[in-house]
Amino acid sequence: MKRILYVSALFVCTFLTSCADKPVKLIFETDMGNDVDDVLCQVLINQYVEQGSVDCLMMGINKTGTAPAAFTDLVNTFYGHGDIPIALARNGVQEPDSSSYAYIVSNMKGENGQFIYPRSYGDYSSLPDAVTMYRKVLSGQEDGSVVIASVGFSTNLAQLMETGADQYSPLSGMELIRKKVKSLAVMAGSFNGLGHGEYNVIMDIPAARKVFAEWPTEVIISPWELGVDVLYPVKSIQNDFTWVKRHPMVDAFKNYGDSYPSDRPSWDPTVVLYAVEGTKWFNVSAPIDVRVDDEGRTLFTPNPNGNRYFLYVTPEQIKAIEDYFVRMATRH
Ligand SMILES: [Ca+2]
Repeated sequence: MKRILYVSALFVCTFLTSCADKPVKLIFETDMGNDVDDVLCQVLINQYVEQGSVDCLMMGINKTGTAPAAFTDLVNTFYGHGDIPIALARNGVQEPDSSSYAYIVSNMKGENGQFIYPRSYGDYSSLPDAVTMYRKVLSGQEDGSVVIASVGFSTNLAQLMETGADQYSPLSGMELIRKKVKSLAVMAGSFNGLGHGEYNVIMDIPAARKVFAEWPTEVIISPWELGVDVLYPVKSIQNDFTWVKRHPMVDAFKNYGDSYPSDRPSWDPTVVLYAVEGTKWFNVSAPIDVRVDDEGRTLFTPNPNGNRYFLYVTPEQIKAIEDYFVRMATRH
């Protein structure tokens, strides 16, 4: 599903982000229903919330259709966190719902005709507009406190940047982000020199280009070539969830196209891991500038004064992250 992109050399730096003692104020931005690794993201976030290490302020869906929101809702509800606000993109990327695991799992019904997975919201088409919710949520937070983990298209983020004052804040979108957001962690792009556009970028090139060029805080990128090597083992899906009759991540994996049963890359969960735990599991590049070309390829150049970075990992770090994802996902 996800595709590669462009290249160059790696630069090591000692960029440090510490894991705060108080809960990370997290916003999750997702194209739920495309690749199944978004589900592991959501499971991780719910586990972090359960641990008290994350306060999830909202989840923004950056594709059209109601199934992504329904699935997101049922996972939060499964973990007892159905009160997490969910918001929808307006004029977002349009993709068919009906073949996605989000549609299939959110429509599963038992013999009694009831949904197998309860949910907390009703009419998903009337969920709040994501950009409006961003403004409402950000305006109520401490300055410099919010971390955004974006693992889909940049649609909502780019639209937020273009907003003006409203009932929630006299600040423009850019001013509000600069004031309230600590950092933006994204799964987008590739820097391995293979010359292909990565999926999250090519699906909304103008939005990705705007975020990489103009987003007013630091941006940390988990590129395609990192996540493709971090596998979630299918044997865990098959063996580690027997403590519950049905688990939405298991049903999602089993209904993700023809890929089951196989291990799945973890492009997106590495972003959540970084957003919550910082550099503990990763190496971080020297500062760069990122340019998105007309075909959606991401090109970077070193810039000592820049505030974009990409993550990279050693084989030992990959193994450690894989083991940690399994431990976190299977906690109960
Ligand atoms: Ca995704």
